[in-house]
Amino acid sequence: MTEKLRVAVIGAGRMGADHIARLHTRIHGAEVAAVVDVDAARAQAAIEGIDGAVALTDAAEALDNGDVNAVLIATPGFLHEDILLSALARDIPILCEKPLTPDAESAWKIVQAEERLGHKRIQVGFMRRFDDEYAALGRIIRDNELGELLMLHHQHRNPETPASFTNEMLINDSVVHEFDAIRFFTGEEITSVQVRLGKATKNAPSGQHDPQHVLIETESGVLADVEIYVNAKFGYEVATQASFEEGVVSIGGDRGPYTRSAGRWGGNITAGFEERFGAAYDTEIQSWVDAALRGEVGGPTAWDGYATAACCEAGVEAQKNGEKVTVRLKAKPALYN
Ligand code: ISE
Repeated sequence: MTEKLRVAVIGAGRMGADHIARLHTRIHGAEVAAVVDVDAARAQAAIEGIDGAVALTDAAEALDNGDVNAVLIATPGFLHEDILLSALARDIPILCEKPLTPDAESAWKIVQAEERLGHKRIQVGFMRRFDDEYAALGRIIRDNELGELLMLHHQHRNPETPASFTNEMLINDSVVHEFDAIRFFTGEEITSVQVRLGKATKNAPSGQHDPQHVLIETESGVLADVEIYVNAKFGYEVATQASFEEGVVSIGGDRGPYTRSAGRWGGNITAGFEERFGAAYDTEIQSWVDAALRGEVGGPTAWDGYATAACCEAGVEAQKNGEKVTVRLKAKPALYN
């Protein structure tokens, strides 16, 4: 492998722009070589001030560019499959924002394509695994520090969603993070998903039922629940409480200075995921770059992308029928053991 990743960033929207800034200013061992966006002006604006980078509107052209030797995919999920297959065919390191693909069938095709390649090239952008508190809770669980983990309670709250954010996206775009987090914490696969729809806020766009309560079970019977509430107004909050045999651990609570002033007390709530998980994204991308330079993958794999896609599929079915829906997974290929 070369000494530096020359990265083509595909998609210069909210997440793509955030990754371009981090690759350009904070990440060692990688540079932005190309930015691709269907909106040529947005691609051009994204490479402003980045010497040697080119702005393009076609992902294939970027992957064929001799100056590019890695790809970061930050387009909406439904566009991932083709880009992933093209990048795998070129055998280059890939960081793919979540979801790997929007459904289990297409995610499985990606797993099979990587298996045929014979080595892992895809890292999926589940950044929470790189958050300090997530990592600390993961260690407490793995070291059995407080006995067996019994239950996980998750709160996932966003200030608001655009009108285009569908009911299914509460699962596919948001709870997909908890599916990965639960698999990460327990080291187990998720076996079933149920979704309960209770009283809804008037602040959700039409067609979206918000909040929702998602109930999840893992192989050994760990129960997890998620309050997914994406038009919560007050700010961005992602927190978890874990119940063990010998104690309870909470992560993701409010942080930062606690101020008393002008007759009020308290602190600030983060506005969005860029602030809440900024440090985790930096660690995630650095881990991808360092591993890629060694010819490895430095985080969640295509298998994790496939397994969470299967959970999402079960979750969307459960949204519709209110039943406990079984998650069906194919056998895990040896490449991911
Ligand atoms: C968004 O796409 C993310 O990945 C955020 O982490 C999540 O909190 C949000 O709900 C999603 O829409």
